[in-house]
Amino acid sequence: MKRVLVTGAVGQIGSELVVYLRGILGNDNVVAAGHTKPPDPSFRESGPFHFIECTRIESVADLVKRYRIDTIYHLAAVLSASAEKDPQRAWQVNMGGLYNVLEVAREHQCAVFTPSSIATFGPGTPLDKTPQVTIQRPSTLYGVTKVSGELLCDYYFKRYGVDTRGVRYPGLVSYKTPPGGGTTDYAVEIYVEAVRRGRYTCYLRADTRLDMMYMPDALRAAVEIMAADPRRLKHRNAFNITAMTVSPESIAAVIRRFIPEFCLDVDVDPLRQGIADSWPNSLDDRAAREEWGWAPRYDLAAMTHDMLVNISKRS
Ligand code: AKB
Repeated sequence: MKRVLVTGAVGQIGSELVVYLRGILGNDNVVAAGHTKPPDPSFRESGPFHFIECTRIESVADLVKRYRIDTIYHLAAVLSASAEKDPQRAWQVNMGGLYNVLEVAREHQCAVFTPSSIATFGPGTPLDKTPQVTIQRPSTLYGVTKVSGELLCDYYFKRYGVDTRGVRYPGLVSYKTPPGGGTTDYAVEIYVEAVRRGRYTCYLRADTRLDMMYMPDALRAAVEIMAADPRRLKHRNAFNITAMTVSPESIAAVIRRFIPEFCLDVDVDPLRQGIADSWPNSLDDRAAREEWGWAPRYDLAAMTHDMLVNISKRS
């Protein structure tokens, strides 16, 4: 049985990935590691939880040795909008943390999953159906750390044989744990505010197109790529994956099928609009489909229905 460590376990992806992996591998085989934010008590009681500091290598190494970890899902990172506000800290956490995880993985023969992002693309990248292999010259610090991370993971595979794999996530939508400090966060807020107040003021222009994915698909992707037959993988770090291309106005239109009076207002935040405008409108994920059978299950309509039902139950 695999023994897994999840860093960033209290974040948007981590808090759901831990539960998902515990369902597959058993509670005791999935060690959750957060930084400072306290986890939900039920989540903490369901299996091992520790606070760690990824920028301190011993902190990562101690857990890997103590639990005889063989796979690390390294999710701890500062997201795009927060990274622009404190680039120095973002570099330390995103690059320092990844470097430590890779070093520990090299020494203890662990496989490593690292999420990359649509943020690795920049103004010079083809905007529509962005190819798997293309220009990656991002204009954000977050994007710079994610491209560097992809390269570093490839290096550790080629040089040391560390089994590194990853995907380039689009914006992720979920109702359980809110995202924090990202440019795509609006795609969660819009549903929460639609249920609570029947209106939402978006910080992006209503026609801003970006790819998104519903969390159940994102979790499945993380597990499927780590289980993929390595002989089929021509790319490793990192695969374009996507589920839908949306804009604030296209999400609002689908929300109105359920909440007809829903009203979308716009008050543009120049920082996040600038970041969104530098990212692709849509991704080409054929390499992931061909090399490890990637296929999303949720489109915009299915995701919207599920989000609204679940947020209503929790409100
Ligand atoms: C962000 O908006 O920063 C993230 C991402 C696209 O990586 N959700």
